[in-house]
Amino acid sequence: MSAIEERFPRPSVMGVVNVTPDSFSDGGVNFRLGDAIVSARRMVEEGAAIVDIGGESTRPGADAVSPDEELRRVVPVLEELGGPVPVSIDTAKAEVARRAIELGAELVNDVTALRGDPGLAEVVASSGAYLCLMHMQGEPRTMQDSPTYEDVAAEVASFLEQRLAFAVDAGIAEERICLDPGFGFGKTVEQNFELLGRLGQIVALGRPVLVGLSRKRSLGRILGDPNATTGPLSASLAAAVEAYDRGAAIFRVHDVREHVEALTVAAAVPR
Ligand code: 7PJ
Repeated sequence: MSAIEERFPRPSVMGVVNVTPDSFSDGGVNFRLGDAIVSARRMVEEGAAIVDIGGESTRPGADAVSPDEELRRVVPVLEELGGPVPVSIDTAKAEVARRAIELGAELVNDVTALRGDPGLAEVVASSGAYLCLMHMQGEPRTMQDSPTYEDVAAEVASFLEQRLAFAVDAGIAEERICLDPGFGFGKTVEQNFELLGRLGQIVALGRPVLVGLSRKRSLGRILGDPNATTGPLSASLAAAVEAYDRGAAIFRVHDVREHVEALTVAAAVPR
């Protein structure tokens, strides 16, 4: 098993595959299953290094999902994809991560940074899977109510440093871990942009940095719609390139081809 920076050289793209009812407007389980599989395969053809499969929405205001429901959503997708398509499991639940790893998942994307399920650290430690630790202030249902920081970049960096130490203490090799500032997770528009500008402070922690800026509502809001719940592709690409310039390594995105193209151009510029 190689270090995460070797497996995902900068820039690497992670495609987002949601298997959640609120991400699909109509159709039954089979439609959603088929749709998830087709889009995962297409993302890899378009240059994604990995696809992130998620069965629980963590968007602002979203409710939690039971382990059984989450397994019911993601297991059929993993069973179908496992092998030729490199997959990541977007979960905070030990049971879901264990089953996903059995089915071939190589990375666990935990938006709670090992604060959600006390069993998750052991599942990751014993499996050799890669791990993403993400910053979030509060919890998805209420995190956008009134996020407060004195110094957002310093506080996010300090949090990630502590969670990294916790993960390493739990037996997870540091070389398997990447860090994510968690854009949109308990942060105002201004706080998100401040954090993006000072991403170097997170990169300075010495681990690869994963960013999720794709279609985030802060992008729509900076464009002038105070009630935007999403942001356009053009804005997502600009944000990704800004993050790349500040040292981000892995980009969690919905539009794989366009991000691969934009980041290939950014990476061709000598620095
Ligand atoms: C992120 C995520 C992110 C990581 C979501 C959305 C909301 N996982 N899951 N980082 N965002 N690691 O995609 O708009 O930013 S769900």
